[in-house]
Amino acid sequence: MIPQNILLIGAPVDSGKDRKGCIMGPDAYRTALLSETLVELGHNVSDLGNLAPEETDLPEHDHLVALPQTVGWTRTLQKAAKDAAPKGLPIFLGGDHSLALGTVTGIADHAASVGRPLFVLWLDAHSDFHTPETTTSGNLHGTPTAYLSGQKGFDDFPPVANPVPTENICMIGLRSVDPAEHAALAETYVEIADMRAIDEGGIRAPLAEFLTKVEAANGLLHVSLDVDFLDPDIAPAVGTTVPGGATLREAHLAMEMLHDSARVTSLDLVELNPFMDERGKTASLMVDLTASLMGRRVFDRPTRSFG
Ligand code: B3U
Ligand code: MN
Ligand code: MN
Repeated sequence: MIPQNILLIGAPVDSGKDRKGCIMGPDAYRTALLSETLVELGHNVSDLGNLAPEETDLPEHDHLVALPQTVGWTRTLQKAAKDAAPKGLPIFLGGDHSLALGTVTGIADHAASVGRPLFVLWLDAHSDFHTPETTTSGNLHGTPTAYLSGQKGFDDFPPVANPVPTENICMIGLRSVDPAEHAALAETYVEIADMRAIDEGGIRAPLAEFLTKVEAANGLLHVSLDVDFLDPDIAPAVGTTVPGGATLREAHLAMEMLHDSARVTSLDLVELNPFMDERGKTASLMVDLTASLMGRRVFDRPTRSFG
């Protein structure tokens, strides 16, 4: 295991949807001993504390929930991600998924500055491919993959200097995609493994294929892990539960493969709502999955296991 400099960045973003509670996410990860767990694995860990959103003078929007605050968070997190990436492996402790509007675009600016392509792995029940024009809920946590890939309709947000090409995006775990997202995704090259694909062929094949592509391009890899990727029986601490998610073993295998690929350069942990948890079990599971991604295992494999 190669020790990494891990930067924990608290992003208590709670503006991406109506239901409150993700504001407590960063402290739940700390309480579940994320930092200590990563130190025990041999990493250097710095906890940079929690960020706060920039002030904006945008007015509230009739349909979009808390638009000014989410734009403020996007500005803050873009800068924080761009600053952190050259110093180590940032882990963004969410916060709801609207934080990825900032984290991924900031990481994309960093990738461009070092001349490497950025790839994004989206582990989620949802595709989050709405634009402010197509979202029916008005919840901006349903929009980051459209924004970071440079889709139109985000005029109130900072312009995306380095959009991630859709062929560099892989979504695994999908089981709730709205009609407008479905139609928009059909026009892209986003790689999708929905739950049916996982039921039929397992999680290993689509992930291995994607990791091979990242490796061939010598890419950086950002992983965005939404709690609702997991089945709600094992991960109940999330606002909108969607039944039929990834099992404990599927999720750990994905994390172990990601570790073996040695490609992951940044990570979001999002949508944890500690208010809905059962004795901390979801927070602890997210810490365990992060540990698998950062090298915890029972036995080492002699060769990379994703090929
Ligand atoms: N696609 C729906 C539901 C949703 C997206 N992300 C989450 N829920 N967590 C929407 O509101 O955009
Ligand atoms: Mn999401
Ligand atoms: Mn989701």
